[in-house]
Amino acid sequence: MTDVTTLGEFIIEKQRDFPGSSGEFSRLLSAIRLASKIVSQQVNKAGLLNHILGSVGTENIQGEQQQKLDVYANDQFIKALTKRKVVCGIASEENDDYISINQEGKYIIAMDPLDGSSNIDVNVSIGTIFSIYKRISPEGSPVTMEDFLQKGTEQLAAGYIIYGSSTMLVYTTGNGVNGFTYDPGMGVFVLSHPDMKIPKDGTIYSINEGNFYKSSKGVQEFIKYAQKIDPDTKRPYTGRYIGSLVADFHRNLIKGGLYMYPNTTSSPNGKLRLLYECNPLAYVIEQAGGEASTGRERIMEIQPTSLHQRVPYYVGSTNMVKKLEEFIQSEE
Ligand code: P6P
Repeated sequence: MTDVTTLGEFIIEKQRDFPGSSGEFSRLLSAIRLASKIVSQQVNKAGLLNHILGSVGTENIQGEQQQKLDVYANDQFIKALTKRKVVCGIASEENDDYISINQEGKYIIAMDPLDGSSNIDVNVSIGTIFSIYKRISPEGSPVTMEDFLQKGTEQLAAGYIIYGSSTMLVYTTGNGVNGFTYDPGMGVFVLSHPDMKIPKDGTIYSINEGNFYKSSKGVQEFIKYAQKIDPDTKRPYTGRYIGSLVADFHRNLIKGGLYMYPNTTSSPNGKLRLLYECNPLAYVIEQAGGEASTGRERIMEIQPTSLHQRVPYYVGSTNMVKKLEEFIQSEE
């Protein structure tokens, strides 16, 4: 194991990508690394630690029951990021408003500390999603809403941690995507998936087909297209939907595929949140050679208007995203 590259070494090696950051950015990534290890430990014991399982009886702004592990993960990431004194503010799915941290901090974070948490009690993979921006407001002043409402194109870094059969941290700083697998024995993340690329074509589509009749004609037509028998285009595609965004996204990143969460009659803007789910994964997928779209526009070009705004979300293999856009735009 002496020939491996640890995440710590990788962060230091890549520090030169951030001239003038004098190590703050590396310290920020190290905070995420530390919190990931702590959360991973608890997630892997979730089935045993009844004091963690179940909900705390409160609801987050989404009106979703907050699972204890949600709250625990949120606390751990906030603590680790606060301690490093490099972050001026945090927007989290679990908090109605943004959290002001250290006025001297240069960076802001948008995060979903534990996405897919409804799967905790049934032992399905879940994940953390994070996005890092440089603040707009002057250092030394209080963080402002404007710092958080930046387009996805302004992200400095983004990534996710998947707590699955193994725990992996996958992230980009704009120079490709690298995946690190946690070795609990050594207590380190090691580089296991260097320079990850998503195939331009895929044969997996991920959508909750229970929403079929609540979705637009264009989405319905794409699903029917995916199910048609046509060996020349490797159809029918395979339907794979775990109900945990990070798990579906990660599988499609590796194998090729398309994740879809459309706007529906019951969720007219879709379900997924732009700031801390759609934009960070859009950055990762674009850096891996894929695309992320609302069906009509590039996700990372959207000008955010609120912390928890939702958008229709289609992300994955370029040619699958483009085919879906054809169906959606032809319904106009
Ligand atoms: P549905 C989990 O709540 C989540 O945000 C994503 O992780 C997941 O892909 C999606 O919602 C599942 O939503 O409506 O299909 O249960």
